[in-house]
Amino acid sequence: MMDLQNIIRERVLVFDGATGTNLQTQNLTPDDFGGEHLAGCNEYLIRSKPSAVERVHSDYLSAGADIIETDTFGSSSIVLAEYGIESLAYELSKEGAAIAKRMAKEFSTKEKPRFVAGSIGPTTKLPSLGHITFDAMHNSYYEQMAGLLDGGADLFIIETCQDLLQIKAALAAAQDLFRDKRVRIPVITSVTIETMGTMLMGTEIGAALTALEPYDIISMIGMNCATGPKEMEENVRYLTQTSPLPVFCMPNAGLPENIGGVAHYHLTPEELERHMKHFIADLGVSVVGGCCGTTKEHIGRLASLASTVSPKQRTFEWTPSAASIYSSVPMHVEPAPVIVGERCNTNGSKKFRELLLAEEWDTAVSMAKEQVKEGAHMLDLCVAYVGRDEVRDMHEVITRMNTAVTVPLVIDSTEYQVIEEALKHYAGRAIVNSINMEDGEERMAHVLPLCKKYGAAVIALTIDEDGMAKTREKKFQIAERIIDLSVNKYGMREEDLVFDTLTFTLGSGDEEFRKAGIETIEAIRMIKQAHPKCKTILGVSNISFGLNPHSRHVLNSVFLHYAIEAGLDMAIVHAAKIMPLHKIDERGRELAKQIVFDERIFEEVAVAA
Ligand code: THG
Repeated sequence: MMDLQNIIRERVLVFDGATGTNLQTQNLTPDDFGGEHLAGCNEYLIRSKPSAVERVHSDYLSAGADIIETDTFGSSSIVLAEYGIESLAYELSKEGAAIAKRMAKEFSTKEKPRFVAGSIGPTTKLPSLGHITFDAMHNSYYEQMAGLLDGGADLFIIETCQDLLQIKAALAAAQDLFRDKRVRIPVITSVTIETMGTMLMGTEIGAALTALEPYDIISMIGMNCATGPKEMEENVRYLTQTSPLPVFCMPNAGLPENIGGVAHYHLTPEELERHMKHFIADLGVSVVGGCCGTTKEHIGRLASLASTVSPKQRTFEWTPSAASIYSSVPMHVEPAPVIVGERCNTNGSKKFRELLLAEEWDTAVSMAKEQVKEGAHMLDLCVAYVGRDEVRDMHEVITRMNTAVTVPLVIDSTEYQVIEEALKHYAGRAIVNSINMEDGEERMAHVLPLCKKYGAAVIALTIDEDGMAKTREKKFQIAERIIDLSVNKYGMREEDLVFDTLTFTLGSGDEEFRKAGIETIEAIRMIKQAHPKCKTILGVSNISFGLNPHSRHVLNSVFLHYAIEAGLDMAIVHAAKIMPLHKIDERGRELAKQIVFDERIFEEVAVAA
């Protein structure tokens, strides 16, 4: 195959138009579909009336489409099960791709090669609502994609997506398929933004981009269906200004109008052309096509447009972020820090621990919501409790928090099985807490492939075989070792890594740990200087274990202040209890500063406080 990725860089490519709209004009009878029980199953036409499918393809190829979509939008077992023909998923997918490939070959010339995109629809189930498990969805997609690949698809388009978790299941299937077959074809991922401005599950375009951008199998990202181009404009603009990946757009022929229960689409080919010209020339969209209601006339217009206009050279501003299913939150904010609420932690909150033990899941979720109200930008979540099944507890909590919590989650567990359970049920982009080098590479070898697979970021603690590093040099040296392995061996990027330079408590007054605060702060400075793309985080409350509550708040706040000055990006704190320095009385501030910097004027303060 000619390198599609290179062609995309050179010129605008045009997808075909609506499959259903075209089939409707062919006035097919139930017999054409293979009987009443299959009427409306467009995918079965691949077998019952392939000439109808060929006709769709030849219409769009004649109109000038560079890429045609297979008639396999619903050829997964999940969808075919509604017609009782789920066992045909692989075969129909393969035959669908083969028909399209034959037609594409017929129309291909050296100057104008034609390509086949294996169409992969959203199915009829939403995993974020618990309609189906991640694994069942993954397996169904895997089978559909295997058929498409074996039938000759040149690329995949995971399209009309409603739920980020559905997309993640499809991407995991594609990753596994490419690994098993030792091939790799381009993958377009295209979400559907409803008229109200989000995906069906409530996902903003920014959250979708944050969750999908880390997947290196995605070649292009975009939008299709639900509305016409006019309604898409703001979100398309967002993608073209933000996305590191090329941008795709395939609108309907306008907003559908419901006439007697049938959708009618009114946007003319000229109007579609005008909008898409703007998207290409002014915004930088590089692949276009038509969704519901578009015809060969629409595609003819786009094809002639593509030969006269080239995409605007985009510049984009990408901010490494985490995301909930709803919205995206940067991993650095001004003023710093990103506040990570600490209370949904069985080790860090008696209340949360008791709710977990009583299995009061909804009240546990309400503690998450409370922290968001208090100003947390993200939430740390830890459900570990000796003697309980942590995987099951994580399942109970994460499936609820996935849709109930608006801010991104930080998955805090030492067990990789628990981490995977969380990532499989989390639609947004999580941060995994954490990896370290206590047992050398072992923990990284388990956790980093999961972060890669699900697109998560990860917190790395400066601990190695000798234990928790105490000096700035040792903390820095461990960080460098982790960066080297994470990037060069496990395919992570520096911006996916968040370093925690850890501190022992200063509250014990223990001689050995007097320098702990300074060393932690200076290690942050060293890491940020050498690796500005990496982020840094601290569990701030650790510093003050052993002190009385008031002293803890003061010491935590002062320590946080100086850590931020050194370049700290994120802080795990009790959001409601962090005070700005000016709110702390002069004496408390001075005392705390002397403890943090080991200035030793108040020899006994730590203990006395
Ligand atoms: N680094 C990273 N992750 C972390 C930590 C870290 N996760 C856990 C912990 N440290 C950060 N979280 C907390 C949570 C609560 C407290 C301290 C750290 C805490 N809780 C009070 C107590 O125990 O006295 C409140 C108890 C209650 O409400 O019952 O101090 O360093 N990456």
